[in-house]
Amino acid sequence: MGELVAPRLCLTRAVFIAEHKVIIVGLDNAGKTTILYQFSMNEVVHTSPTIGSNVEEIVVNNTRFLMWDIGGQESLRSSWNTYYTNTEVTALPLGGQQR
Ligand SMILES: Nc1nc2c(ncn2[C@@H]2O[C@H](COP(=O)(O)OP(=O)(O)OP(=O)(O)O)[C@@H](O)[C@H]2O)c(=O)[nH]1
Ligand SMILES: [Mg+2]
Repeated sequence: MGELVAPRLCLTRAVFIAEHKVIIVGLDNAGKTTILYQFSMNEVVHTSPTIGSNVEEIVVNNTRFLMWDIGGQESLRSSWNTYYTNTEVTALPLGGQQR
């Protein structure tokens, strides 16, 4: 997990933009989807348990972050490893009630 790879570069409107893949992974109810939409919409949204994943693109200056929020329910955890390919940043939020 956490394999470090060189950022990909893409040519968009003659400007080089670095792309980074980020995954937010962890147990259900940890707040992953809340974090994703706090970043992308700058607001706290009402969420329901994620089935599969959500993905949002966030651009900061010339850097594009592709942020994947992966459902944390027990039945989904065996598929987490399918998201790890080319991941450069892994966020692992811990909910306050999790031990
Ligand atoms: N008190 C508190 N509640 C939070 C916080 N972040 C999220 N919540 C609440 O926790 C619940 C679950 O949040 P989600 O963001 O849906 O959790 P998740 O990790 O995406 O859960 P799964 O999709 O099931 O994996 C929601 O009711 C949120 O409003 C926080 O920082 N503090
Ligand atoms: Mg979720």
